Amino acid sequence: SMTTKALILDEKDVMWFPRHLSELDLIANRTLDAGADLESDHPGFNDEVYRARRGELAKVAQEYQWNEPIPYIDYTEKEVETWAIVWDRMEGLLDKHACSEYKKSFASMKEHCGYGRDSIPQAQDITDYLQGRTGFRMRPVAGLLSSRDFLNGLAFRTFFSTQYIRHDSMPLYTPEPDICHELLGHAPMFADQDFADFSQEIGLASLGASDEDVQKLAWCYWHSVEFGLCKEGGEHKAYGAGLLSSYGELEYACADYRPAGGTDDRPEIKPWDPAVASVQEFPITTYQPVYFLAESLNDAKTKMREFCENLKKPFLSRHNPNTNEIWVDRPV
Ligand code: HBI
Ligand code: FE
Repeated sequence: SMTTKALILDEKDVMWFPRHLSELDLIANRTLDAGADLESDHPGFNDEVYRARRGELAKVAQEYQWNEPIPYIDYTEKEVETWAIVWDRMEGLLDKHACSEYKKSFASMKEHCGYGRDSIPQAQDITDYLQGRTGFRMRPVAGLLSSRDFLNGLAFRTFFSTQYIRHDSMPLYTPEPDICHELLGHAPMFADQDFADFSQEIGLASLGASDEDVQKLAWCYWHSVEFGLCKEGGEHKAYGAGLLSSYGELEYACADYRPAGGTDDRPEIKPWDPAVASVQEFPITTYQPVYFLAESLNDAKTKMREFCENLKKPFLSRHNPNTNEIWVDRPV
């Protein structure tokens, strides 16, 4: 019958996806670039020492296996200096514009997992911290992954995280995720239960999803996990990592900021709605023209879950945190 045929077709259409945490080893090395091949306009392009260091850290990520402790990186004085410059610029601003969940975790991480201006926190210490709170973990990655591979990790409450730092010639700029973005922007948010669940929701929906739906999920991710705002009192606070790790854009998105020259160039704020966010285009090299504002992190999660439940998928998936396996409701 038609129904049977549709089911069989659906079954064949489901592409491979990781079913156990160990299988993230298979996708971690499918980086879009080699992780250390810099573009000619990268600030570190002409710096041989920097390029060699990037190669070294890419190797650490490539050799990492899921059941090992994450190797400690012995950061150089220069690297720690860059970290301190970013830290000093961000700390006061985060106090003003970060959401309360972020500030709570950030304060706690200073006490419990090595957060501070004078040394770069280590991914394993952050994982130990997050495991005791929300069960999230960091996992080293050499560079950018495809949206599908990157989001699949979130289904396992796993965040693919780079370990290199931006080039010291431009401490407030990076053309790609780096340790400042991962640790100042993302990591503290994963200590919040609602945010952790929210992120995993996107991850579970991405498992075996169509390319079209993966793009929708990636765009939702962009407008929330990277650039999301939430209400707090009468104010707009940041929970997105792209804002929490960017000195200029955090002010631009949250403060009553007016650019010099008197033009009234303010971003548009739309209410958080995954159906809208999933098709909202965005620039990747300039400040965002549109931000999405959630009522709260819990509201962000509830609406995301609703959206994911309505995506057309031929099976349901859940993550079992005790076995680190994905359970599906029928054979795929
Ligand atoms: N890969 N390593 C890595 N880090 C990211 O933050 C990242 C990625 N791939 C895609 C991506 N982010 C997002 O832009 C969405 O496509 C999910
Ligand atoms: Fe990011």
